[in-house]
Amino acid sequence: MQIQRTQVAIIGGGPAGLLLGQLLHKAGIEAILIERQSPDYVLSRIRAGVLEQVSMDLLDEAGVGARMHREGLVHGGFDMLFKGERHRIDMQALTGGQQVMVYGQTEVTRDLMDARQAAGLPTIYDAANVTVHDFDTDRPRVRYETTGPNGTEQHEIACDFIAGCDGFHGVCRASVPRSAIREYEKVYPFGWLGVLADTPPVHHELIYVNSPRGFALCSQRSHTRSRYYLQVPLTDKVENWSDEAFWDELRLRLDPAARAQLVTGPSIEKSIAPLRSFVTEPMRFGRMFLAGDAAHIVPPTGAKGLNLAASDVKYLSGAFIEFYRDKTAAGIDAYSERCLRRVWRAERFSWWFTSLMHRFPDNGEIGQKLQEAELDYIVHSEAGSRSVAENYVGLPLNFGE
Ligand code: RFL
Ligand code: PHB
Repeated sequence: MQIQRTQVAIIGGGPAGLLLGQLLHKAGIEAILIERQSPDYVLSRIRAGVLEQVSMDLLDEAGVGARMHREGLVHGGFDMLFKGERHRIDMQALTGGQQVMVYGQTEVTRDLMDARQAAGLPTIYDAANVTVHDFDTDRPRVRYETTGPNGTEQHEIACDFIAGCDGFHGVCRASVPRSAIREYEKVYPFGWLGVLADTPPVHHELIYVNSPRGFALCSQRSHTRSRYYLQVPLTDKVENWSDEAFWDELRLRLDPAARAQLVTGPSIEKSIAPLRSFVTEPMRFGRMFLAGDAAHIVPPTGAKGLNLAASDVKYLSGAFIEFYRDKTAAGIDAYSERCLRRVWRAERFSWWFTSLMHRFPDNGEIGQKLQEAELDYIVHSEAGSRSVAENYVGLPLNFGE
């Protein structure tokens, strides 16, 4: 058994773990990051595309924002399409100038991985059987296995804190005794079929579509790469969706102008993701803290998942910095409550936006009519539009305080 010692053991090398590592490094706090997959695997996951201002600021603070500012696309609004017509939500005008950044999660992850490597920070990829121990004491430990020339090697890390950034299927949340944790969950009766294609986007901003055939989303990664999603039944299999069938169905959900603009091409990625609302309370268990998807999941309709992971990490890095520099546990003690307040607001928005835009099998035609009436209200009422806009760009970190 090889034993190492560090201040913070970070489990998970997705955006939450990597960003936390970078912010701690900037503050002179030692951390070892343990990821169960390979770097290539981590980079192959196509996920989020939209960053709020809070997330952009944090990437700047971590010193990894340069490429995002060069290559990301700044958007000041998006379209809502229903009853065959498109209406623009002018986020910028409605929120006093706020905008979002369209920059893929893959790129955020790549920038963070490059910075971590350049700084020579300790990172273990392909770690097997990661387990967390004694987080209810002052001396937590993490164990994992690697495969070396002589077979399986056992490792242990002794640390002050464990940061559980290991996503929805991670080991950290699963290691908490059931009596110490409360979980709230809603699973939606459909999924999103996503396609990435090297074709110019159909529109310069995003289009969120409510159609009687189901939800669709036209997003993008650059001026030459598009990302589209279709609401599909959970029983659908991705292998049964040819590229042609995808483009045909997308066309049927668009308005005539968008249909005419749509450029199709071979998909470079295609997958089906289930939709879920999920929150864990609390987010701290002694000396182990959960951050990002490890603690909560939102349906992707409001583009909030990655942004929530970033704001958790902002609070957590601040709490660790206060602990080591100012010798106070105040930030650590407040962590769970501060995060959860923001988490529940984003959960509410994502659930509401999902409910407004998708076809629900049990709601029938009246469900469609009621959604159209609500959309009609939102796009024609300044109060309605502003409510959507201010949630979409992201509420300020100190909202309501
Ligand atoms: P991740 O990215 O899942 O990373 C967790 C990492 O932990 C590793 N891991 C372990 N490592 C060690 N030991 C173990 N036992 C481990 N178990 C797991 C995993 O391999 C992984 O590398 O979580 P993180 O860092 O919290 O980041 C969260 C985001 O990835 C997620 O919230 C977003 O992708 C959600 N999301 C979106 N968020 C947005 O803000 N804007 C969007 O536009 C947006 N669109 C989306 C999305 C998610 C989607 N899918 C597929 C779920 C669109 C989609 C389709
Ligand atoms: C994406 O581009 O992947 C994306 C954009 C907006 C969303 C969800 C996903 O609401």
